[in-house]
Amino acid sequence: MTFELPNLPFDKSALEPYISAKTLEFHHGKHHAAYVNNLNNLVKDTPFALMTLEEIILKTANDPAKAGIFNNAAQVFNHTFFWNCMQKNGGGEVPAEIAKAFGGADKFKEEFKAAATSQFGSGWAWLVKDKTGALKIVKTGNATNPLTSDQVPLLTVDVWEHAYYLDYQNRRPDFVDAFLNHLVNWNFVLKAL
Ligand code: MN3
Repeated sequence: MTFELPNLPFDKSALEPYISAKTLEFHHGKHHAAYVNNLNNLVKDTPFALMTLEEIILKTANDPAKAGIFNNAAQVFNHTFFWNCMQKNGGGEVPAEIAKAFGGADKFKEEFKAAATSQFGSGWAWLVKDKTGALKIVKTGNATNPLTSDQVPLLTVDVWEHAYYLDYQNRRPDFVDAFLNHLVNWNFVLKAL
């Protein structure tokens, strides 16, 4: 199996002014593409070449000898998931089921933003469903994602600097606000709920 870079689910300029076409050109066309290419090179002629992305992530997590494969596989998964979490004219009202789990829409946004802005260095903030069905907000460093903690990802935002630096420079909180208020594709999030 060869992994492929999926097309963005929207036009490159569809998320402006919140995420510029320039950012997506680099983020999707260079960063995401590089993770796909690296993964294909690393798994070539190994048993991993026959596995799904999710299988590779679960089998290589926490194995220092397989860190390169894990990092690239997880980043391919994370970025594809992130693109699906956004749409033109997104944001808007937080779905009632989610708002309720956090004591209100504002509390949900506050908690999600706190996770995204307090992630030290590169990483991701997530809304997840755990084994008991409870909704939780978590943050992960670098390529790590909730699959390895037996959690179902529902929503994510990329807080690596490459995700926002061209548009927001060091203002990560402003990027996260724009994501929550103008970009989230709640229909996608609700599919896995
Ligand atoms: Mn990224």
